[in-house]
Amino acid sequence: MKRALFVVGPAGSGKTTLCEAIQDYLLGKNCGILPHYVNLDPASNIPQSKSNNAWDIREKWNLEDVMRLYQLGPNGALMYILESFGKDAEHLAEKLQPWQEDFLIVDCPGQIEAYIHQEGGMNSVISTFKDHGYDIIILFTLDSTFINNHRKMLLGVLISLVSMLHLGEALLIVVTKMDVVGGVEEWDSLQDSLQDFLNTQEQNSFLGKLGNIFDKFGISEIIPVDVTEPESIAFLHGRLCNILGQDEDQVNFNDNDADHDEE
Ligand SMILES: Nc1nc2c(ncn2[C@@H]2O[C@H](COP(=O)(O)OP(=O)(O)OP(=O)(O)O)[C@@H](O)[C@H]2O)c(=O)[nH]1
Ligand SMILES: [Mg+2]
Repeated sequence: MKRALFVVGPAGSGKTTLCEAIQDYLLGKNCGILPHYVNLDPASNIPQSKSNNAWDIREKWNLEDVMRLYQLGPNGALMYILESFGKDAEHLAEKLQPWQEDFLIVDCPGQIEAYIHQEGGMNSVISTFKDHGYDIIILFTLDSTFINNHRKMLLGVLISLVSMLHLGEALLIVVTKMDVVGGVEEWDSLQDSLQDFLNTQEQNSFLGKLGNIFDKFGISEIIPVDVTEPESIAFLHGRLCNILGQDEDQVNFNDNDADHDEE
């Protein structure tokens, strides 16, 4: 069974840290098949040689070279690389070939343009994965420090909804860095406070109408995560398993043969 977890979200929202935490958690479970890390961020500063890396966009594109060659700034060069990569479905298919049985954890860039309007970039990459039979889950990360600033949090949730529209795939919002705001135990009160804020807005005001949208989309579906707490990663993992419609043991890859049977 082919599965890929895409971790997307604004710059600095904790995507790479979350990818590493999920990978470490699964590796710690000593499963039969390893969860593999895929780096799609050309500007990443993590070592390319990191163990359990499946592949890295920097193998083919160097950000500085693209900047120099096309006289682009770092953001323009990054968008150029993503677009080239997304459109090169054949290259991507070749990259996916060795990982037919594996769980890929895909760390994505922090340029929000890639998720809200760029055509032929992330949306093409995700389509190619789906064309190759992958079950996809997208996590959209929002920094916990947004929560205390209600307007910022609402903006973050709105961007996540626009990303969902653009990427053509449902996504799960994960609030990262919960350790900074006192741990996941604080989530209920932070969420109540956000809801109180929305409830006190005039129904016909912009924020009042936004509140109705959030009611429809169910802000209770947002998952708070504290990477410093293994139970928190275990909880997130459980949710991913539910979404994939599998019990945790299957997604833990303990039953290698079962996966082969299903292929
Ligand atoms: N306290 C705390 N800091 C975190 C956590 N996750 C990330 N950080 C810090 O936040 C900063 C950004 O984290 P990254 O994981 O690199 O975020 P990112 O979304 O991958 O960033 P870009 O790839 O640049 O978009 C780093 O300084 C991390 O150490 C967390 O769960 N708790
Ligand atoms: Mg990163």
